[in-house]
Amino acid sequence: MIQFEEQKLGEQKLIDIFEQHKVEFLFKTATNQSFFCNTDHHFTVEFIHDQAAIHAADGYSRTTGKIGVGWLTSESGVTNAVTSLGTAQLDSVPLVIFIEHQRNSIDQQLDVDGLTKSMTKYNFTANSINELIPMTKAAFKIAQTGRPGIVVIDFNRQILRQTYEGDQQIHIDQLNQEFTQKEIPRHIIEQLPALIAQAKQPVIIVGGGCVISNAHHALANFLAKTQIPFVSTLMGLGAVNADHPLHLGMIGMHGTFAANRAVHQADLLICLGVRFSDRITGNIKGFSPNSLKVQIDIDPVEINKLIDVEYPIVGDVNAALTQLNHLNLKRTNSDWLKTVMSWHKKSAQFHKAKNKLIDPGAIIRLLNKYANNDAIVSTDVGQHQMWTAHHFSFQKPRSFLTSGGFGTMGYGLPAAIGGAMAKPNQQVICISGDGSFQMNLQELLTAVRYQLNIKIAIFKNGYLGMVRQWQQLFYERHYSQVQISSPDFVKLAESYGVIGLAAETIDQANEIIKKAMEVKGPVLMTFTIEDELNVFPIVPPGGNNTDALQ
Ligand SMILES: Cc1ncc(C[n+]2csc(CCOP(=O)(O)OP(=O)(O)O)c2C)c(N)n1
Ligand SMILES: [Mg+2]
Repeated sequence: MIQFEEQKLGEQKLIDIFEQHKVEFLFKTATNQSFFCNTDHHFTVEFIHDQAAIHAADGYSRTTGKIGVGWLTSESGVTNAVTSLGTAQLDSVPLVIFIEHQRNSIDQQLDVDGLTKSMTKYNFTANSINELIPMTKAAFKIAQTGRPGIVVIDFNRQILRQTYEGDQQIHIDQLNQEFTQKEIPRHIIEQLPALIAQAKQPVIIVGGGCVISNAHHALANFLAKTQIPFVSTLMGLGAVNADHPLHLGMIGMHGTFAANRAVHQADLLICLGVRFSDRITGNIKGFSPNSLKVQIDIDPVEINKLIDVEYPIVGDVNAALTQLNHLNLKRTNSDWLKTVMSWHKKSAQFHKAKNKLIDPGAIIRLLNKYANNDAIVSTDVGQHQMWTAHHFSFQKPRSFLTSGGFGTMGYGLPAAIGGAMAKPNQQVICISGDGSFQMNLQELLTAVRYQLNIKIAIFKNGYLGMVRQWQQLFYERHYSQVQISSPDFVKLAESYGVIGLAAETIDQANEIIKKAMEVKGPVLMTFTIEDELNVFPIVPPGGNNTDALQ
């Protein structure tokens, strides 16, 4: 040990840097034979599958706002994790990923740059420990400055055995000017109070950028001053308490009637950290056609990308709102507020669950209740994800872990594990579908190994439900490969050492959720729900948001 310190062996030097950056966990798989056997450290956490390890780093980062650090070795370890890189990058999650090659010869090595570059913010290749160390320092800065994203550092494991002699000069591309914080354009901010005062029908869109920039206080303050109604994107949920009196609910393909109608009729649209994905806008030409638009986003690439805006502000949402709050913000018109508030805020249901089967919304509300309205919630992708977005009452930012941009099935359990590692005393709930859960269920073992406080709720509809819903509504009910079989999840849980519970009625649901929340540690619950229940509203693909089927 002392010998390493004196010699500053590469691996020890790297650990020093991790400690300086207060890295709590290094997310990796147990199968990776990385160098750490030689060092005295306490922060590696081990998963079964590389994809899950990096999803967990992502879940940790979304929960805390800190950088998630992942470690991948061997060629197949990297290819296994590519989906997780894409998932995190598309949702602007800051991760630093170390990729350690085992092979010596270049022609045997995977082309990591070629494979990952379209899914990262920056790629480094280190040829010596004297490069790896300054690259690591730079990576921590790049991942979190400006729009957060992924930095990959690629190197051969041999360099960890080299002696570190001091930082070598490294080159960083200057095209990445976004790495530096931008000055907020004051002249535009100063025009906004008059715009806000004159607007008759203003609406705010709260996007994921509000969560990422920790804008919740500034945003609450801005809402209190202006009394402008607001809508949330999937990624923006939790930035403001979902029960806030000005909240009209989620906007977009599965948005509420109130949210979509208000945005459609708005004459001023204030867009905060929103990238206007097609799930938000519907048909772009029909999106909020009569509004003047203000867009605040840290990434200049997002401004005027899909939607033309009259007032572009490149900058951090929190910093911009804080500046704006210092100005004189007044509004008097309250007719608009009364009107939008009279519209439905909840997602409508075409039909309630038949017979005695449980309504999915009711399960989510029970989970919320027994977690005392204070949980970190992860989801997979599908109908259960949208029901969660509508029915869980998110109170705080960073309490909703879901794959927005990539829509990655298999994200839920590992992300919940990352969240539970970050907040061991917090209730963490993973809401999953019978299809999605099967994509990373091996990590039940990880939840047991670290005795994490995760309650898993699997919605059993026997279908890849969201795909079935599309086939029903938009392909004349021609069902193709959407019916699925599942293992007996309760027995499966028990075989991993996890408590397994099942409910088929609302009374049983009440009972098992109560019981599960009383246990500290992992519990898996299944809920049998009606097989052909749909998520409503839904905007038909290519339609305007006002064409939603209710
Ligand atoms: C890895 C991956 N493959 C395919 C899809 C497309 N997809 C979106 S939702 C969905 C069905 C999910 O089924 P399930 O997990 O049972 O959720 P449900 O919709 O039934 O609630 C599929 C296949 C995806 N999002 N991710
Ligand atoms: Mg399903």
